[in-house]
Amino acid sequence: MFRGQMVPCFALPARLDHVLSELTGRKLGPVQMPATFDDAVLARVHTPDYLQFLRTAWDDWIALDPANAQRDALPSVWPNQGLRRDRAPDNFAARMGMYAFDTGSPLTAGTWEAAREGAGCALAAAHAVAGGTRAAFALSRPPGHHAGADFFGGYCFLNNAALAAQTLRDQGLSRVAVLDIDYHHGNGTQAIFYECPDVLVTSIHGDPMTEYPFFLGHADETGRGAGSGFNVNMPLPRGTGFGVWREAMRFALRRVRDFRAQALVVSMGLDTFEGDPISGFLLKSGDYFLVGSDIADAALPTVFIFEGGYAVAQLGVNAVNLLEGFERRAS
Ligand code: Q9C
Ligand code: ZN
Repeated sequence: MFRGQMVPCFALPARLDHVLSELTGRKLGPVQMPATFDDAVLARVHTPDYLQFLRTAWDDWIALDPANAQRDALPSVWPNQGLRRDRAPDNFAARMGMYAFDTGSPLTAGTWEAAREGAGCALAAAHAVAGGTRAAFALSRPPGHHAGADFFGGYCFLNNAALAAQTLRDQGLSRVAVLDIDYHHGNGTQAIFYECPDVLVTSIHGDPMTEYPFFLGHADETGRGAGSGFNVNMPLPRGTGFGVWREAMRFALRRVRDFRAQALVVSMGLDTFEGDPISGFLLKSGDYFLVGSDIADAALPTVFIFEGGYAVAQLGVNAVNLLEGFERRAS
């Protein structure tokens, strides 16, 4: 829903096809499907009531009217300031509004199954890395970094990066860092770990004064309580090119090193590309090799989680350039 009209979604299935074909063509490593997993692990990051909502949302939507099977479900009412959030109404539209923070992330047939399988990719990648693999890439959609413990938005439903970071913690690592390089601030990941001193969250993104998700992502958000000092935001203006962007990423990586992280989770959005239709940074395809090699210089076991990136035709090359830049430097 954009400017009062239903418009085509930017988060297209073809995005993955391009990355997968480039990945297999350039032979970066074995490609495998994730193992099955128990839904209970999702509750390490998400609330049980939110997971229950997502699990049954499509059936609940169709139960309102069988004709809804042909339409996406969108929120229409939100518990904004002055309204109660402590009681989730029974009404479906009201529950949708409780959990959604924008109108750009419709639920459709298969949303839950896709989000769940995507989370499975992130969990599998984190388990591989916890088990001694130098690096793994979770290639899935929908993306995850805008999803919080109990909310969805920004095309995200389950927070794959947070699930990967929490898995690494649960597998025994004491300090895990997240580096979020998607164009948009990873508000969900920040919120999930905001009071947590064991997961350092760093993010380089478009300034929320002008860029989505607008209501989080400023530099003065540094963590709360026990998590004070463990959140790092580096907002940059629309129009920022690779030189300035790279310095910001290197600063974030120095913070990761100072934190003495034992593993790194990269929220790998490719919407920093100059040709991205909804974003405003100016990275070029060749720059992604250097993004990857800078990340490899952190010398940490690394889980890459696929996030945004909407220049569909160039997305495969950009993603695999980053991974190849990492791989060349890491080996
Ligand atoms: N006119 C991720 O990159 N706003 N999500 C789009 C388009 C939503 C992006 C506005 C952007 C969400 C994972
Ligand atoms: Zn994004």
